[in-house]
Amino acid sequence: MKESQGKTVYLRDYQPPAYLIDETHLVVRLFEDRTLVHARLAMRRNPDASPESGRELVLNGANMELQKLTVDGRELAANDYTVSGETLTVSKVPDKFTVECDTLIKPQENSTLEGLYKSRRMFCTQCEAEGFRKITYYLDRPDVLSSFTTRIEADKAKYPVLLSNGNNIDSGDLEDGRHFATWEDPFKKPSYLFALVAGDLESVDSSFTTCSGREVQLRIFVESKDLDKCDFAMGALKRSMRWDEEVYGREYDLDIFMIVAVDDFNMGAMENKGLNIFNSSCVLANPATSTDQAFQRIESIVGHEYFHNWSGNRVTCRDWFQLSLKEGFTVYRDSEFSADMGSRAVNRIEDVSMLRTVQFAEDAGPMAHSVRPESYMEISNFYTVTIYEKGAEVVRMQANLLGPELFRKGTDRYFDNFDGMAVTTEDFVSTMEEVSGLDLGQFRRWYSQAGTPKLECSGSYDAGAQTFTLTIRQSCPPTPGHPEKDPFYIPVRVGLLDEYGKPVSLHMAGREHGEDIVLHLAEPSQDFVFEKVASRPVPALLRGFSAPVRLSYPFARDDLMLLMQFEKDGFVRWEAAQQLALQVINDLMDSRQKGNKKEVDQRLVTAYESVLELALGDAGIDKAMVAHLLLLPTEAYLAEIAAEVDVDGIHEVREFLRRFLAEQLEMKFLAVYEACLSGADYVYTADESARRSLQNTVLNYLASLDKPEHWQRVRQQYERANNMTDSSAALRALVNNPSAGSAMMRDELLAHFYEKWQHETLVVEQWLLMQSAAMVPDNLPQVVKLMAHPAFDIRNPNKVRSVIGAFCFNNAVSFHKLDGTGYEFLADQVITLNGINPQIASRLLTPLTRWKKYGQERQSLMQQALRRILAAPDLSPDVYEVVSKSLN
Ligand code: B3K
Ligand code: ZN
Repeated sequence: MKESQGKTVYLRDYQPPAYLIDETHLVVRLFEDRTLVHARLAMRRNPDASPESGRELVLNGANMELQKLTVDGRELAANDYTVSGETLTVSKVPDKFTVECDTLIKPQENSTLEGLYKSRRMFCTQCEAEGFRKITYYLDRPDVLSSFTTRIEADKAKYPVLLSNGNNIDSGDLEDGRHFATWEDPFKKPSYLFALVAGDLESVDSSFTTCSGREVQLRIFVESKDLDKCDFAMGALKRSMRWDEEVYGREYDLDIFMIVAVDDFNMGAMENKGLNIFNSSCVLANPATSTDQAFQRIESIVGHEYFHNWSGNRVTCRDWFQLSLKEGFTVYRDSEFSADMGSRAVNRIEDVSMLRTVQFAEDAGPMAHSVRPESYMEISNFYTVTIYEKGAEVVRMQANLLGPELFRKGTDRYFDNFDGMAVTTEDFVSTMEEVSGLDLGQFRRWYSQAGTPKLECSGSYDAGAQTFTLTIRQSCPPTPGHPEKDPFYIPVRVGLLDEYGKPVSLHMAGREHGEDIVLHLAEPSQDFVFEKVASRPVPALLRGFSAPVRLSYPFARDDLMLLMQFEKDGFVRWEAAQQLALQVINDLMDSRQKGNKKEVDQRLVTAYESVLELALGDAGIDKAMVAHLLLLPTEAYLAEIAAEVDVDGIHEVREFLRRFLAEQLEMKFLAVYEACLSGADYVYTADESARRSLQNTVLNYLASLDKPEHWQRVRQQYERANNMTDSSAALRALVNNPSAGSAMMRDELLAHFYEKWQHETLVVEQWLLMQSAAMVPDNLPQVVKLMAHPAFDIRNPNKVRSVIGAFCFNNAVSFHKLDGTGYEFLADQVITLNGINPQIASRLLTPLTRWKKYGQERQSLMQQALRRILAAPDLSPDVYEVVSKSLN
């Protein structure tokens, strides 16, 4: 166990830095076997430092060789400083001084992909959260903001392009075929936003004129083979820049904005000032190689990183406990951007579906933490769906409470007051309070309390008094370290529909409220009385998913059908479809357990039939919404809401129901499929991708039937497709079909697909992923085979996610096989990856940490796998934190 392993950092221990760095001047000399870094730091004592902080200077640094250290030009003798663990301590420094430091690092050996490392033939960096300390000794914390100049020197033939943050102020040739470039970033920034790239890259260039008339150069750098995949991201970048001006009044500040695509990257992308670095899968796309889903993802990630320029870079975080200040806010911003670019309702449904499956599960698991956590061992483990997605929901609730005008006033004031500063989530909330006059006291619990609130609702109609009383009780389950919770302030947007599905105008406490009202739930239990209700209504609850809660209401199935048909709010409508399917799935689970014959409530068939008829009858309907209405709750969601997960039951029942619906409605599915087919050239627009999404949803139903004619349809779609969305959907329909009859066709097309796309890395990743994630029992041997395929590389995170991640996260029946082979497999992979890339290793672990949700047999096998990981030598702090917390 490493010294740093069990160390916990607490929010309550925060101290301002004792010293500040006004200027940072770096010279980075890249060679094949080593990199030499010279850092010159202009430093001074922080006037806000606590008097007890002493005259010592403590810098962070790891994995490097210190070659020389001077203070104000005087080289320090060995006894003037100490290097221990991850710090360098100079025993005494004056109030104002210059530190110069020479270090040697080995990026080519850095497989953690944090700090400076090599991805294929390119040097690149990832500094957030604490990677800068692997480049040089520094005050590597977000509340130390400095101006940077960076001179890069490298071989000119191998690395013709040398990039860093800000503006290029100088460049030229050096001896021995080397050259240099110097970059200056006029905006002060914390070290986590530093970036450097050197490689043989080409660029697609364009420009953008800002609202004040300034011309900004836009450049996307890629390897020459990928030049044909940059146009979409360039368009998305311009749309983001315009949107941030129009919606938030935020203009871009530098004269140049660069994006670089790299193949080896731990996450999606990174918002380094003026020089965003992207995982190539999140920026490169063209219709031949990319699906609609990929286009959508790219647009939202390009937007997300761009929006960070204000929410994150200009106004940054005081410490890493405040991470959601920039991430939650920026996710909220990017989801609104996506909603404005496409279908708002469908975007909301997709976000909610992810939140409810992944974040709710995190909130119920051993790593549960609040949006502003109180402690961590390894900050890399806290880039979570709670910080990001739940954080975004918390910002969304504030935006809704304030309304558009006041929220804009609030964000304007937030950006103006805190520009160039490192602040806290508290600064954000109090700004919202200041501009609105609202009291957000109780609301703040969303930041400090972990766990997903549960709302149990019931309704009672009094025909005599013509009132409908909605009773809502809230509770929140305990989370690690927090057994008791105080009640949350929860905005619940509701409406009522009458028996014909018409909205009822709402009257409460003698006032009329239109057709929609936000109920303010603040107590453990509250009654809301609607007056002048002429007949028993059906409540439409949590419209727009107005708060991140689990809500239950004893809906009758006919009421759910009414909501599916008439409710205007997309989320409520979709949720009604999910609830109806859920009730039917529960019936089937019951029958399965009792050994009874499986009978399907015909009302679900009728409901699906009306949805299909709607798609056939109304040309203007949102087809993506229809596709969502036709999707049964996912296995992951069914597992998340179960008290104890019956892995095999869920899979069997859901597959049974999917096929049953396909059988019952075969002709309708076919009619919709045929109506969706189009010979038109591919364009990525909201309407066209909605059409393809519906087409491929119904194709999936048809392919699940044991009928060669439908498999021929799939083949035809595969062969005729002029885009990746349709060809890969056809292939997936076969891959996910356990029927032996289509196996030959599946194998043939899979081989054809690989043959055709083997030189396109991103397509090969999709090919690997669809096979690993295939929802068929006993898929592990296939996964092991894929790991031996020449396209697999355990050092590349995208490949690891496509093969190992897809299997363990998305293939419950195989991963949870009762013989424990899935768990053993994951433990082996985590142990291997722990030594290569701890961040990736620790992320992969998640499915094992959820052992409490499974039956006794699985529980003990999962714990056994976790204990084996815990006993492995040289466990990284990343893996140690997750394993040890999940075994508690
Ligand atoms: N801020 C980065 C994430 C960094 C993760 C470091 N382990 C990307 C983003 O959220 O935009
Ligand atoms: Zn972000």
